[in-house]
Amino acid sequence: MKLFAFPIAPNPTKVRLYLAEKRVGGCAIPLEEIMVDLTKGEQKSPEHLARNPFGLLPSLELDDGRYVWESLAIIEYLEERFPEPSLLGRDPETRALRRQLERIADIGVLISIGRLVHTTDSPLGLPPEPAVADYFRRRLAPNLDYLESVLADGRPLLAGDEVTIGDCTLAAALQFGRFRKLEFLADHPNLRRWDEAYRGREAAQGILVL
Ligand SMILES: N[C@@H](CCC(=O)N[C@@H](CS)C(=O)NCC(=O)O)C(=O)O
Repeated sequence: MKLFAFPIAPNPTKVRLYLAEKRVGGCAIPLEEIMVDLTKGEQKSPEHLARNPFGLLPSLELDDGRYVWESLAIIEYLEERFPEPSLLGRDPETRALRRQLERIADIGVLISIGRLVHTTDSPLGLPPEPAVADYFRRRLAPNLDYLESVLADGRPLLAGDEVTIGDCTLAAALQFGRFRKLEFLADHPNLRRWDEAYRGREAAQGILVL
């Protein structure tokens, strides 16, 4: 398999953190990582459009030549093929609750930060859109507040003691904010504690570079 990705870009980073957590947990998923340079527009080349019709990253090339190109679909596919160590949990209720946390980290936080960055100081050169930035700043707030409340019992990771896919998504999102010097955690001490601890994890080394 081949994973097409790019450093710091949050959606590929979320998958790369997932792979690193699996590796540190004892499961080295056999896969080659290939970088597609977003800053040069390589994601819109005919070559990459064949890997993802929307010209986005990440994209996973399967051994049979087909592509899976939504970050969560990639993670869930790999999790089904390589179930141990589980980053989702073993019973249906645990899996549902961990997916729920991941959806909040993705839809509520990663997408909001991504849109905020791209409408204020886009590394892809997109034009500023202050009204859209305001909308996503407002949308981000209750999601961070919710995750702050989840961490209020002192748990080290989003779902408790075990690392789960939501941790990977949240860490990728916050790094993208730091990339543009956006600080979101001033009023969220539990999230700051989580963030510092997550950045110190073995799996984060070399992937969270900011
Ligand atoms: N929903 C998709 C989003 C993919 C996405 O937006 N990827 C960004 C990088 S984080 C991208 O490739 N952007 C390039 C562009 O917009 O041209 C996923 O979860 O994989």
